[in-house]
Amino acid sequence: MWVLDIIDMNTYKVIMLTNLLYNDSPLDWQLHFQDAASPVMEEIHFLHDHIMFIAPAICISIFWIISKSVVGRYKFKNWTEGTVIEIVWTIIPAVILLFIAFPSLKLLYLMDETMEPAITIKAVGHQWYWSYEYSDYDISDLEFDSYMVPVSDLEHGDNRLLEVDNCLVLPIQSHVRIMVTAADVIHSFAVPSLGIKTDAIPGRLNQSDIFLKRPGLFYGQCSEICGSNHSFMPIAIRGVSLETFINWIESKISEE
Ligand SMILES: [Cu+2]
Repeated sequence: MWVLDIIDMNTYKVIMLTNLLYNDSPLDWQLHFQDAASPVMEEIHFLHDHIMFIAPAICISIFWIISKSVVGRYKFKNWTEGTVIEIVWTIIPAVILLFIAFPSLKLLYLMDETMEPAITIKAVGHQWYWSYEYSDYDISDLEFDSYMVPVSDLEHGDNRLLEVDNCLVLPIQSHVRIMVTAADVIHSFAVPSLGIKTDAIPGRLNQSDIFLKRPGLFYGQCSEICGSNHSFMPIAIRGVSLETFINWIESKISEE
């Protein structure tokens, strides 16, 4: 495997271990999110849990009021009409909405923020593969294509329709700015465990911030119906230590 040539054995072991400990790719019958690997995704988890605490409480109390007023409609007359109850059922939902809106807006602005990036990567969507450009280095742009591994070439333990021949390698614990665009039609760069989903639009550069908290192999897919092979252009991001990243960049540059 190509990873073994470039990434030292210890990092490889850490990656294999985190793949067992963390859920960074879809599982059969999965109901919840993949594990967070970035602060933004952690915040998304918090917001989801916060809303999931409020939503069932609303459902249960509304169901209780409706069933009570249907079954004993004479006894519960003041639950269904009257000035007081109308004021109550207007004010309470408004307050609940505020409790949802504030954390939601806070998260929206947090996701929009681009911290001083250590490196900048460009991801370009094509029909039907991704190409990545590392343009921070003196040499002519370091650039490569990333194609899906066809099902017939998968090895035991690989994820179907998610493995790629060249993954995007990023350093952990560093702010990475990712510029997303497309060469032909609209694509979307989405990686669930990093909490990013950025549209790739021809002629436009959209930017997003990635901060990997831990090493691992994170999978994503194009999330905009972009043509017949839309389901066959996965994204794989390998988070490695800064040292390993520098070694990888050096080996890539010497290849050029
Ligand atoms: Cu696409």
